[in-house]
Amino acid sequence: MNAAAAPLPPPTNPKLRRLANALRALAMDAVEQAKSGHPGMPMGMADIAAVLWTQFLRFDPQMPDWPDRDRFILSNGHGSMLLYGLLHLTGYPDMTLEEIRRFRQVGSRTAGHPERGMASGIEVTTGPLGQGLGNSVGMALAERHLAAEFGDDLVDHRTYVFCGDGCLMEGISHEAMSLAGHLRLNKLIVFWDDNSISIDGPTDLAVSDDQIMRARAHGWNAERIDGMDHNAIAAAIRRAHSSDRPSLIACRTVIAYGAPTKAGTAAAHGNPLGAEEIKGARERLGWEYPPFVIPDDIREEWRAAGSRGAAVRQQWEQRLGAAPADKRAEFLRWIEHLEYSIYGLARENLILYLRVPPSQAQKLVAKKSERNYTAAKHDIQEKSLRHLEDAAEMYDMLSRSRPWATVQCFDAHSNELRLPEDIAQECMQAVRPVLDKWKKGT
Ligand SMILES: Cc1ncc(C[n+]2csc(CCOP(=O)(O)OP(=O)(O)O)c2C)c(N)n1
Ligand SMILES: [Mg+2]
Repeated sequence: MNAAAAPLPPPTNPKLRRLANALRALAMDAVEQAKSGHPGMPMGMADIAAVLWTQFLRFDPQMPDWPDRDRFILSNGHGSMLLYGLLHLTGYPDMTLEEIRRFRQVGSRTAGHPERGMASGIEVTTGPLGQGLGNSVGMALAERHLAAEFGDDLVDHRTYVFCGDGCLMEGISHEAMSLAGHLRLNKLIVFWDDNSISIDGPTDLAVSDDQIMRARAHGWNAERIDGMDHNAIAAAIRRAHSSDRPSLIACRTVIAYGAPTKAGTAAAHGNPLGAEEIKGARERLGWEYPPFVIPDDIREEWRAAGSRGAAVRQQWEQRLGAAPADKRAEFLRWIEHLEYSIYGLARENLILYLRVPPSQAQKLVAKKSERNYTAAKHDIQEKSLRHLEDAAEMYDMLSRSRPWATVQCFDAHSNELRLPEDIAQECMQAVRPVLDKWKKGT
């Protein structure tokens, strides 16, 4: 047996290690089945994810878009299976085991890199290294701005980020971290997967920055911990919570932790581990279950973590309900803008038809079509039609993932709470005749 395959040291918290091993197993198995993907990062950061998601992160899978949820951003998006595993195990309804099995397949929600809008719980599209980190600074800034505008009662959440060596190498991380430090965005907490390995081999092939000193120079609080030690992870998060600056937690990890020969090597960065290696990893991790099988006790633990946030969310809704009507309406208007402005045209159309009364919607569509006819450009007409269809499709996806859209419809036009599906249905009914007419080309 070679040295790398020596037994693993005992975990600081055996229960958390088992929760983390569920994430490791799903990542190994999904990548293996897809014959492509990145098993190394999820296996290295699984313990950090287990501590954060079961003990700290405020989220509610039943209401994924609840505005005051904590944000979790996977900037090292190549490790997407870590996020998909977390969403699946904590009970996000649209991240089924079937979706995990369909990792990286056309039409699945489980793209190679996370894409916002494809599954609830994906806050930001990531993959280009550094991008998530950049976005997270904007999100942490938005949180502070909203809190200043509407008060901590309505806005008081944290932004947690996972990033890799590659994210910190990217230029955007320098600009973004500089701004976060300058603005003292102390509710921004970044976990750096400090594994000394990147796509081509050891990181010292390409970078010599002292990232801790660099973060401090940006005005951050920064420290290094053992990213496999559950107590150290939790303690660092607590320190970050009381910091008056953004925090970088350098987590010493081992890429593909558990794999007998590939752990700690670039071979585990972006390739399936292979059957032998997976078998060895299962043995070393003490994970005796077949591929894609999660034992009931582990599933229950994860589900319990997923239910923690419902009460917090409900309390928040009560506070929102108790706020003066004009403040509430203004808050919802802002949130809608912030949440949805990044979704693109299809999403804008959706909002339009959710918010416009059916009669007006029909007029609007008719007007659009009139304009199209006047322009006599068939392609424009087609394009508009596609946008509407996109909107319908997007709506369907949203309603399946039960977005935080219920309250969003509050200020629509009747000043009463109505279900978005009802409103959308009315609108679609109203516009369908026009759509049909277009389709027939009359
Ligand atoms: C901007 C950008 N450049 C290059 C890539 C290609 N790429 C994907 S992962 C990766 C290496 C990332 O290394 P690290 O962050 O250390 O990830 P780890 O190997 O530790 O999982 C590279 C170069 C990318 N995704 N984005
Ligand atoms: Mg790395």
